[in-house]
Amino acid sequence: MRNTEHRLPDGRTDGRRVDGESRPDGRTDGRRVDGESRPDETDDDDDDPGCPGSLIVVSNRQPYRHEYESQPEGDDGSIVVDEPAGGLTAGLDPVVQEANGTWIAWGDGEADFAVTDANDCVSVPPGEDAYTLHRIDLSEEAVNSYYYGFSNQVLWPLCHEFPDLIEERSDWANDFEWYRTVNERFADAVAEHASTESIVWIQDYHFGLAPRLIRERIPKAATIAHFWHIPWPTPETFAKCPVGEELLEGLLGNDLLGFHVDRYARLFLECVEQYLDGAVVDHEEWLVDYDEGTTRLATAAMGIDAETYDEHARAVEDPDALLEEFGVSPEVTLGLGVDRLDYSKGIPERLAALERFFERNPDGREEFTFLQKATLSRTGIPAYERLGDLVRSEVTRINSRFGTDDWQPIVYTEEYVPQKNLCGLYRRADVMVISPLLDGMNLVAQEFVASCVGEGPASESSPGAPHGDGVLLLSERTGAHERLGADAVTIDPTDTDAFAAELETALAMPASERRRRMRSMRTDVFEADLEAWMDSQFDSIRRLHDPSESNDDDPGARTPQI
Ligand code: ADQ
Repeated sequence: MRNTEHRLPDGRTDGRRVDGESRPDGRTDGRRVDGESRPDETDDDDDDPGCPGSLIVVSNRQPYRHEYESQPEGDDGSIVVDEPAGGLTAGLDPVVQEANGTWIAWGDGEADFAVTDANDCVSVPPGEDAYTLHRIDLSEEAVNSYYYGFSNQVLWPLCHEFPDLIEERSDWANDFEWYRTVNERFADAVAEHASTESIVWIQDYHFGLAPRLIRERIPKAATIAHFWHIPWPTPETFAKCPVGEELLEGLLGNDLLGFHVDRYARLFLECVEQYLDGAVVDHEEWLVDYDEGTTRLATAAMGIDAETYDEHARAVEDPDALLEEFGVSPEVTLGLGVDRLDYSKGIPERLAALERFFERNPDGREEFTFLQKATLSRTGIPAYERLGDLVRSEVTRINSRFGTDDWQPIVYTEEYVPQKNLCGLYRRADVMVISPLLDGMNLVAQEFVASCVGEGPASESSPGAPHGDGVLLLSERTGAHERLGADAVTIDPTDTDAFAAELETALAMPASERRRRMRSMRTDVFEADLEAWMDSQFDSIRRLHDPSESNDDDPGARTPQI
């Protein structure tokens, strides 16, 4: 264990949150445990993905957040640090550490700017000072318009094919002005750190204008890459984007633009061709020439830190005991749903299929219970409030229709579930139901597979063995379906009858078949994990940054799989 006591600029010492239990946003939960390293941390750097020299990461969410620790009255309150505990942020953090790079993100912690220097920068991780975190200070108005407004009420519904929801946001023009302003502020911050050697790696849809703004501000030799984590819409839907041309121009400031799956990259090219005068699209090579620059498109399905999920799931001594916490009998066959409460995740469609299933199976109904864990998200946005009301009232209605004194068909919770317990639930589930109407990738599907462990310790000769035999019901409209669809049970979330029938298929599947499918999915999830995803991205970025590293003999090198 390393000692990680962190001395703040004012001489106070902070406590690091190191218990490894994530909040729904993927952060640790803030217990104060000074001087211990993260449980999932090792000193072995050899496993870290190779990273380019001068790396600047740009993302909306920051890897570390400083907060005032709540104290008894009269105490001035010391500062604690939230550390990343899961997902992309936790995966990227060691890479940026190794690169001694820079990370630029919105400083959303209460004490964030109490610890930064005059340039809004702080060295992280606390006590190790491996890289610079440059925080962008956003006013409440900026957050409301850039983040809750344009990002989440224009771009999110646009890219998930809910164009009607854009029309609800009548003030989108003001939102867009803020979106531009915030993108400019991030671009200015990048310019402060960039050199000819720099590789700028932008994350997600909050920064659609930033690539061009950055390009205008940094040396030509620097490379700009961007990963768009959500789907790209069809040209018909994209036509509803009030600022489509500016968005495309912005994104074509990138040297490399990544999507999870080919379909989104192709749709992007079609939109450029239809809506951007002067752009030359090469559909074979996945290249766009525009305004004296060339943007290369590439796809890479994001993976997860599969080993950690496997370990967490194995560490759960009694998965049945977890069910009791939710008032679910350990005897039942368990269906499970785990989602952010988002209209793209197809939760009402799932409830409709469950209702149909209970209608069709009056005998033995009580042997099956569906546990739905929903994490509140983007509350305050009308479409999310409406969805929450709908989901809660549908659960109540279905339960009052079929429930008995001893049994509820659907157990619904919005309570926080620690990540390790989530792994225990994944492990216990007989059927995992993932039914988005559209989803860029969907990491929950992979988390379920990685957590589906059997009895006994993991085997070194076959990573991930012994494994369990849960069945994955997976919407054909997720990026994850392109990876796992062959071994999952495929559903169309809008076809209620067929969806209910597939649930019956899953529950009736022989054990040998379930195990065969799970083995195959686990091979994919362990091989194409988060580290492999980052490795391949940096490979592609490096090839663009330094063409001498490109392998002309490799036909795949024409369209690098980032
Ligand atoms: P999301 O829409 O957030 O991500 P998803 O990929 O499923 O969707 O990731 C959600 C994450 O939140 C998962 O890691 C999940 O475990 C976690 N989570 C949910 N409830 C939780 C809880 N109660 N406790 C702890 N963790 C919880 C966006 C895109 C996706 C894309 C990802 C990554 O919408 O399509 O897969 O980015 O690119």
